[in-house]
Amino acid sequence: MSMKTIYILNGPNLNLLGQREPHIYGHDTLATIEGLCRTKAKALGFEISFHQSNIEGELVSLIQEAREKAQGLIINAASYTHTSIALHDAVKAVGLPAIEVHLSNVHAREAFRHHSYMAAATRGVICGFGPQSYTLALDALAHILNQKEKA
Ligand code: CA2
Repeated sequence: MSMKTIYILNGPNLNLLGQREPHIYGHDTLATIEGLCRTKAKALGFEISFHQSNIEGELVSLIQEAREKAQGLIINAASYTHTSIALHDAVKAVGLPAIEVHLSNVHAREAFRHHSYMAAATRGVICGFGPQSYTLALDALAHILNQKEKA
């Protein structure tokens, strides 16, 4: 059987990681995070398809594409987390097990970051661990997908 695929989606401005605001988001670039995810996924027996977009509609299309091409989804919707009913609806509609991630601890930041439209559409939320938030999410999603396999 071919390897299972996990889509990892990143929202607006995350392409700037490592270049601006390192006191909040650290020094790692998105390419470094992609590499960490690739290594972790391989160790867990999964493949990843890693994407970033600054455009809400493109993220909706990528979520829809994941329904055809992947078994699970990890999403850091960045600022769209706090605004986007479109992304909420897309994640709900595809029905894949999904996990919301954030680099920073959004609950320790401004009040407008405390609400997430993504949370109600996902299995769980991991935030505050920097790039490790992504690898923790891969662990959690691999567990969910392996349990599904057994059922
Ligand atoms: O902590 C996270 O991962 C966030 O999703 C990052 C978003 C923010 O709006 C969320 O509340 C929490 C912001 C991503 C912007 O990334 C930048 C990276 C470098 C420089 C400036 C912004």
